[in-house]
Formats: sequence, structure tokens, C-alpha cells
Amino acid sequence: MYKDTAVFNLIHKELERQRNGIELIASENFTSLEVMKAMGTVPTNKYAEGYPGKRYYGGCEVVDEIEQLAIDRLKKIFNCSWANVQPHSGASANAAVFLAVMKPGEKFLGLDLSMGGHLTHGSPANFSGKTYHALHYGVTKEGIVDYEQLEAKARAEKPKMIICGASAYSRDWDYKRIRAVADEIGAVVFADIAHPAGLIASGLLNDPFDHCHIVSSTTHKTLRGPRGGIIMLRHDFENPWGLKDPKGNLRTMSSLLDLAVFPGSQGGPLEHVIAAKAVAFGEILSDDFKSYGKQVITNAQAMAKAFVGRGYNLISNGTDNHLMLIDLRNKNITGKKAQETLDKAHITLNKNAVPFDDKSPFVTSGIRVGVPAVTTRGMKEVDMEIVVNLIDKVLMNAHDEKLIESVKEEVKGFMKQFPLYPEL
Ligand code: DSN
Repeated sequence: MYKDTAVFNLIHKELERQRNGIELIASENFTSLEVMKAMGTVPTNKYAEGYPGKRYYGGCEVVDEIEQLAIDRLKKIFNCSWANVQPHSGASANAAVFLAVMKPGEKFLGLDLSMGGHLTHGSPANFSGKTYHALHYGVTKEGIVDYEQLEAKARAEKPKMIICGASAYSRDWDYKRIRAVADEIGAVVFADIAHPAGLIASGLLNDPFDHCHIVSSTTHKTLRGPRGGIIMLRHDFENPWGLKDPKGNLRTMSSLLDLAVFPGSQGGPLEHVIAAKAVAFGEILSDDFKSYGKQVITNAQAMAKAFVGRGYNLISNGTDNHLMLIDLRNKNITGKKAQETLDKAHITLNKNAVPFDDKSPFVTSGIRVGVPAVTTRGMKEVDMEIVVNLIDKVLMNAHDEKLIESVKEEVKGFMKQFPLYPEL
């Protein structure tokens, strides 16, 4: 029987990389072993186009129960009336929202990618910017969402949809204000909470569901589940915008979104991943998860303070959530060089454009730093000081290969205090 050693050796190598490094990519996390176990199971063998109770193939009675459990748990987490757990990723979830709400060429308004937004919020390189007419708002020079600009553009251009949410924004959102202007012009408000979802689930940030018509997220960032996407509605509503399905029938928002996921943009759902989502949602409903969310925010604030204490320039001067964006221009190092040099010391983060950046997206003036993953590994405020010291040492000595090698060894020793998957 064929037995693969090449792939499993590489997977083990990746495990060691994760164990020995400090993971600060704001969109990454470590799932529980239970979540991973669920992913490697037999529902991967099953085709189940459709939804629980309404499938195209036979033999779906068990995956129906799995998917329904995931839906029910997710609805409980966010106090929703409807949820779809099938999107393969956050980008797929967002593609389905566009498909349900917009016709090609129609206008929508989202945060500019260069100001912290996401590719699927209208980047010219993405389906959202290629298929629809993307308009953008930005942030002020203080680094806060420019709500006045958003309102002015909304009133002038009358987009069909306004997207709130970001990939590199460290402050909370004023969803109520966005909804108010959307109501003036009759627009749909769509919140992409992929980054802060876990903090929202724990009640630690403003609740988008009160004001936004549609909410999407990934499941693998602060929600600490498997890689995937979800779409939710708190209130399924009659469809005041007169949105129609592909056959021209008026439908409720939930049924338009279900149709947009399947058959609109996906085929068979990944039921093994949906099983893992259900496990993660069960974990989120526990009290432990709320303490995790609180520690994420406490750690992010401790880290922000430590960076500011060493003269780093934080966009918006701090953070409300799990991440911070740092402008490195006063430190004479680009985002690219910072990322590459820190990588050599096994400290992983990403270069990131800062608002009004004068460098290309491939170089950038900044870095994005997030704490969800290190918090999962058990780090507390005092550890944030240590991590910032290590980062500062590397960035201030970026050409000293010997020193960077010694930091790498220091990082490896430090991370032994925070075991990762000791069972594996
Ligand atoms: N790639 C994700 C991030 O890093 O924020 C967004 O999809």
C-alpha cells in the first residue's frame, strides 16, 4: 500500500516551525487539537450539495446533523436568526454576499486596501473590484476611519452596498453611524468581521449585528476554528431593496444568500471542515473563550504600550482589538526588510502598507502585529514586553547576522515555556 513519507515529514517540519517561533501574524491562530481531529475525518468523503434536509444526493442524514449543529451553535454565539456555514473561506463568503446583493457594474463603498481594507472590498486585482464598481473611503491622518468621507461619498454616489470591516485596522467601528447614512440612501450595510469576530463573540467590541444587515467572517482568525468562512443575519428581513434571485423572484435575504453560496458560487460543502467549525463553535460557547478574548485585548494593549515606550509610531496611537499597525519610517527600515529580518529570527509577522504610504505594497513602510496566536499559546502581558524587546533588538540590528542568529536561539528557548500540541 502506498505510504507517503514526503508529505508527512513536511507536515512535521511545519509543526516544528510553529512550535519554535513567535507567531504575530494578526490573522493567524492555533486551533485546538479537537478542531484539527474533526478536520481529518470521514465527512471529507461525502458529497452534500444543498442544505440540511434539502440535499441533491442520498446518504446525507449524518452530515445534515453535523451541519445543523454547526449552524445552531453559530446562531447562539452571535444571537442570530440565520447562518450559512458552507463558505470555504472569507473571500468565498464575501463573493456570495456580492452575488446576492449586487449586479455587475453596480456601485459599492468599502475601506481602501491601502488604508487597512481587504482585497474583497474592492481591490482592482480582485473579483470585487473587477466585477462591480468599487468606491472607497479611507482613514484620517490620525488613522481613524474617516466617517465624514464615508458619509459624503455615500450621499454623492448612492452605492447599493456599504462594507465595513478591515484587515489592518486597530480600532472599533461605529456601525450605527454607517447604518444611519445607509438608511438615508437605501443601501445595504455589510460587515466583514473576519478579524475581530472572536472579540465580538465575547462581547468585547461593538456589536455589528444590531446595525448591519449582513455579517460575514472567517472562522480561523480570532474565532480560533478551522480555515473557512461564514455568513450570518441577526434579523432575516423582507427584502426592501427588491433583490431578486437568478429566476427573477423576490426572496428574503437569507434565501438569496443561501442561493448565492450554493449553487451560486460553490458546489459541494466541505463537511469535514464544517464538523471542525462545529467543534470550534462549541469551544467559543464556553467560558474559557471569553477569558481568551479578554487576554487578547490585554496583551495587545500591553504590546502597544511597550512599542510606544521604545519610540515606535503606532497608527491611531494604540489599539482596541487584537492588532496594531506600526509605521517604521522613523526607524529607518521598510516593512519588507523588517518582515524578512524578523523571519530569520523566527518571529513571524507581515509587512503592511500604512495609511498614506509612500512605498509600494511590495515594500511598505509598516508592519502589522497581532496577538491572537501568542495568546493561545499562553502568553500574558509580561511576555509582551519580552517579545517587543526581541523585535526591537532585531530591527535595530538588521545587518548583524550573528546577533539575529542568537535571537533565533533565544526565541526557541523562550517558546519552550508555551508548549504547542505536546500530544503530537
Ligand atoms: N489574509 C488575511 C489577513 O492576513 O488579514 C485577510 O484575508
